Amino acid sequence: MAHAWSLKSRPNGMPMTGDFEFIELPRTPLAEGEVRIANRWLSVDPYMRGRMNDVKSYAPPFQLGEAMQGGAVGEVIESRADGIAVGDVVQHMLGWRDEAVVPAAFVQKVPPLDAPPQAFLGQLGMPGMTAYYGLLKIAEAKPGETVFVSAAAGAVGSTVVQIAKAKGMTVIGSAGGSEKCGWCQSLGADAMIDYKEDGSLVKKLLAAAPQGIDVYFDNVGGEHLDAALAAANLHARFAICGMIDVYNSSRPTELRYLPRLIGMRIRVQGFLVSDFMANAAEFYREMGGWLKDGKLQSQETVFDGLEAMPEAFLGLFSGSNTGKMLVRL
Ligand code: NAP
Ligand code: FER
Repeated sequence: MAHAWSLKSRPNGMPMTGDFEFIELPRTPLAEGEVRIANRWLSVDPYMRGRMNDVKSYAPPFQLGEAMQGGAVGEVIESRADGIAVGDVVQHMLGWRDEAVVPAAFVQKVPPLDAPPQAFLGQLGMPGMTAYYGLLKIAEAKPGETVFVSAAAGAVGSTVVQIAKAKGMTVIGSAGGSEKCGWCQSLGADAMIDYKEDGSLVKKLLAAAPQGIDVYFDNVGGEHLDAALAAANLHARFAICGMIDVYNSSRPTELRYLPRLIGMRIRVQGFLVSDFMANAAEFYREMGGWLKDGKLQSQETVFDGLEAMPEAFLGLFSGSNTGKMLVRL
């Protein structure tokens, strides 16, 4: 038997461990073109919260009682597909389980970069690609500009900090707590805001960026977005990547500084990493170069065992991760 997590009930607000159910999956024989993968690393990501709601969105809702899905890296243990052999290390989207049967078309061998396999779920995978294309293609951040990034000590944010520094930008980050802020500074952030400390975020950002900000990379939404509007320079660009502050909330966001969009001619653009999958080669080339030159650091927060999956997921919303949150099997 294989094992998986399914959604038992749709959360209202912050999910609870009781919303998840551990289920058994029968071990079916492989059809032609399929592979069986022993998952070694499972990803938990904030967007999975959206898939727990029964609403039409860019990713379909998880079905109650069925195994959930998500990024995973594992080892092929049985293959009926040309070009994929037993022992290959692959990434795919049937996570939240220990063993997966996947058609070969939905499986990719991990790219030939000198990095551990779980890096392809973090900085060298979906979150890293989000940072790269969001900063450079959506916000069109340029050397010499000032970039503000929220959730700066997370998987996406810590990569934004480092790409921005590698490209010669000034970086202001925000994160919860002095340890996370210290880590971001060690990555090159020029100034950090501990948003959990008392005081107005607007005041803190204006003090950290007296020259104003040219780019805001939004991972948080809410008050962070309002503070970025308050500090935005003429022709600032906002890459709206995520709004984790509101994923579990139904209260409206108050944006007192929204009218600054007009006078400052601010451009605000949301994006999905999937819009850039066809350009992945460019990402791997440039990230591969920085990796070789020792310009990329990363941290992982690792939970052990499939049982820990809901706890790891919930930890994203209380900030219990520094860098990429992962589950190791
Ligand atoms: P992450 O940043 O590694 O983990 C989430 C972090 O968010 C936590 O560690 C926590 O750090 C912070 N956080 C949680 N609740 C918060 C709140 N109420 N206010 C402020 N900070 C809060 O996660 P990630 O995978 O890198 O994702 C970061 C963002 O990017 C998310 O919004 C996600 O949805 C988005 N994203 C978007 C795309 C896309 O295609 N658009 C793709 C990937 C990710 P602190 O301790 O600092 O609070
Ligand atoms: C994707 C598009 C977006 C995807 C993840 C996201 C796993 C994440 C979005 C978010 O966190 O808001 O294709 O694939």
